Amino acid sequence: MTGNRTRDPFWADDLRGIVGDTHVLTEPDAMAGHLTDWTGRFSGTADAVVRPRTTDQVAAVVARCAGADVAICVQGGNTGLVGGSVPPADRRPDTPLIVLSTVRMSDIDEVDAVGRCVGVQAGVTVDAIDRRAGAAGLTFPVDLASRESATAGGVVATNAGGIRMIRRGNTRAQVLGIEAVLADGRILRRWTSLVKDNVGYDLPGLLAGSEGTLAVITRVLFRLVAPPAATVVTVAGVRHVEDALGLLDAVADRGLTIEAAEIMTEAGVALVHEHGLRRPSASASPFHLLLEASGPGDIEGVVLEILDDAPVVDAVVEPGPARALWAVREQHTESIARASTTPVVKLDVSVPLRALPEAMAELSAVGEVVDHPCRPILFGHIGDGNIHVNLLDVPEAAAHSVTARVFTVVAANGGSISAEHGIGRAKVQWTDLGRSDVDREVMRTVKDALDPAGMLNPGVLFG
Ligand code: 2HG
Ligand code: ZN
Repeated sequence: MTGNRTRDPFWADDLRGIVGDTHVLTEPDAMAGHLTDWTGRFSGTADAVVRPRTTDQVAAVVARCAGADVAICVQGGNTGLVGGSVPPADRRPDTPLIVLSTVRMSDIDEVDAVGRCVGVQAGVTVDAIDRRAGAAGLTFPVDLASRESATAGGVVATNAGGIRMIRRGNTRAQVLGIEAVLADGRILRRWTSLVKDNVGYDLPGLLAGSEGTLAVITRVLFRLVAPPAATVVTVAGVRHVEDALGLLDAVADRGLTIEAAEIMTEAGVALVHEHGLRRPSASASPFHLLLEASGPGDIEGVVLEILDDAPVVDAVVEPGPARALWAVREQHTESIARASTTPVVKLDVSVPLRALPEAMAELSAVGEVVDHPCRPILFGHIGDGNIHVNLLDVPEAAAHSVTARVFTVVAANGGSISAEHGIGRAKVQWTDLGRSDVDREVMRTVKDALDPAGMLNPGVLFG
């Protein structure tokens, strides 16, 4: 801790006074893990990594930074995929910057079993929230493959979608209350389990999805729900995306509830298998639909009847949670990262369901129309029209042009360039594809009102 002290900026000692000596990191080795994102595509530099423990400490750190013109990059589990939680590579040399890590903010309140909610600090992981909810017979409606690292603050800041979105809505829909530190160090607190409370603007809703650009989220009051009594998980191999959508309709028509609906391609399933996971079924199919259903009565019997009449190549049906079936889907991200010879170009997009078959065909063909190596693997949350376009082996110099190609296809199909991962640093230059000039001006007005000096997550969401 002491090696670099003489070269430390004058404000670093003040921050040590607030959070404690050992929680202001300035040594390159100690900071390294906070400066690069999970994909390895985004890295930046910082003068210090600061790890507060309480909201009051965050408020004091932010106030001190505001007074010294120090920018702040907010970081939760650092599992984001658009570079939003690491500092910029090209920051202005005259603007010092700290990474504010919520890693020590890991308190969980007692579950309110009657109001069905729980208050947590920003650094608590999704998995920890769900375990605490589970002990009270409830479940956390947000779930995603990175559950053991992704944090409360992170999923709210990015308005994460995840695998339960189709059933429960996105993270914003789970936020009952919020506590956040504004750019000048004041603490904003809306904390009530009331589900009806219409006094003015929905500020918690505004902070959800703001990607750390409006305030530092320190605590969240989350809605919890009763888990389904029983679920059945099916992985069905199909030849066409239309067949997968048809199965979803059939399941809903028979009165079952769709808890999750995911799509994989043969290339993705084969890759995950190469990396050690059992295939869901022996037959190769162009697409594999993973469907989790709940409902009254004999869920499995109904699913089997539907499959009997459906154009499926092969299918496996298991009682939930069917972790081995889910693992095939959830291991995609890691297997793809291991298989690509270059940092993966990851594009999280959505299109209207009616356009999905055509859009998936066009996106799968992206590799054929570019003049450099590019191996697309598509997967994602089919029920939400949300496809994760992962492009492997793309040379760094070609990443921009292939991204533009994908976004052109998405825009032409009436889709969104960011379904659930946010804009971060990765997509800043493309926001005009999804929002009008006036819309972006209003967002800029909000940003300027809450963070006039542009000190919170500079370079994220806005150029
Ligand atoms: C998922 O759905 C995540 O598993 C990650 O959103 C998607 O790796 C990706 O592209
Ligand atoms: Zn996803």
